[in-house]
Amino acid sequence: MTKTAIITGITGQDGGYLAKMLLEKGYKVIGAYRRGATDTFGKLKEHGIFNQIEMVEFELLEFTNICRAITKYKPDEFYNLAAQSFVGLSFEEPIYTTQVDGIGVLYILEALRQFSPETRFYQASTSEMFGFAQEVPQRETTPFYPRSPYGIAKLMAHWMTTNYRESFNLYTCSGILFNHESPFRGREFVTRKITSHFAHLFLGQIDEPCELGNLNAKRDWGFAGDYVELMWEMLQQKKGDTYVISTGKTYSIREFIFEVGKTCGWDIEFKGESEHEIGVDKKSGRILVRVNPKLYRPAEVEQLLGDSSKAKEKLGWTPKVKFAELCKMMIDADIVRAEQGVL
Ligand code: NAP
Ligand code: G4F
Repeated sequence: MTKTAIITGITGQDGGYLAKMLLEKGYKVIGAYRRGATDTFGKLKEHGIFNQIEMVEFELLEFTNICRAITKYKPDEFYNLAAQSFVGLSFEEPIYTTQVDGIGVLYILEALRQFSPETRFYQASTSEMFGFAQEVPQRETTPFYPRSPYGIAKLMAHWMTTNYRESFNLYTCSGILFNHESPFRGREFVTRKITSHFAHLFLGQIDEPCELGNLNAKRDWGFAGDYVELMWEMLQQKKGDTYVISTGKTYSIREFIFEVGKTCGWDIEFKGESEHEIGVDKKSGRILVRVNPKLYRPAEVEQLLGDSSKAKEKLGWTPKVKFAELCKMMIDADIVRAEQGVL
């Protein structure tokens, strides 16, 4: 029998990859989106799947609307990918972020409990919950120490997800995913900010260096297309659980810049310190990166590194795309877009 899945955050990076994968598995996919003044379906159209998804209006802050969607479809699986997902913005909009990323998830859980307790639920949790990491590498048992309103709101949602499993016997899963990127990453995030800027620099469409904040931060970066498979796997087990999903390797922002620069034919070296630091192409002397201290965060997560042993053992997880391949995939895609004038 055809299974039905609701995906919230369908217009985001992960929403597109997950929808594509579920459609390939024969699912009926319901895309939960919020109405905007402008078209937000660009990623789904680029994936070539927009016409295969049934869309339903969905706003995380509107409990009645969540109840209607769940009552109407009573889905086999519900993937909650919707969130105010930008850590930097969460310092400027802490209340909104907490309402959407924390309370919004509680609305969904409560609606499932009331109207569709058989539905299997996936919550998009995050390595940001580890924040000021209390252990290296981070695993399911590592104590949490979030460093942003975003991380704190997501931690509330994580515990609610766990609590509804333990209290009401719902099948719920929390996927603690480390950073995952792709050519569909939002341009506000550092990887895509760099690749989109470098594509324009490479083609000579702009001259100004890319302004960035803290270059020391290190992240465990994987490929979004790999990670959505694990979201699905988590919902196919005997019971719900929490899993860390990561590559087990960590790289600094500088290393990301250097790797992306290689595809553009640049050999980038870094000169100067703190707010005076610049990234320069050794051969031409061209300045490609400049630090702007206005982009520093009030509290920073300096390093994330995950241990996915549990997912490996129970879900058979091994990441396919490696760091260098991911960097190349992202810059190549942005150069093509910039050439076509669609970046
Ligand atoms: P994304 O590209 O920023 O997408 C976020 C999605 O949430 C968009 O579809 C957005 O819709 C929707 N949304 C935001 N606020 C909403 C609201 N109030 N009501 C309904 N929908 C709303 O995020 P992503 O990278 O795909 O990540 C997916 C999920 O995984 C997020 O929950 C994120 O916090 C979490 N996560 C991501 C990573 C990562 O590295 N990517 C790692 C760990 C966890 P609009 O298009 O209308 O804005
Ligand atoms: O790319 P970022 O904005 O991602 P961040 O903060 O790690 O959050 C992402 O990953 C989380 C998983 O750990 C998700 F839960 C979350 O939704 C999101 O997808 O920043 C990465 C690092 C930070 O340390 C930041 O300070 O890059 C540093 N950075 C330096 N310059 C910058 C910039 N980040 C951004 N966005 N823009 C800059 O100019």
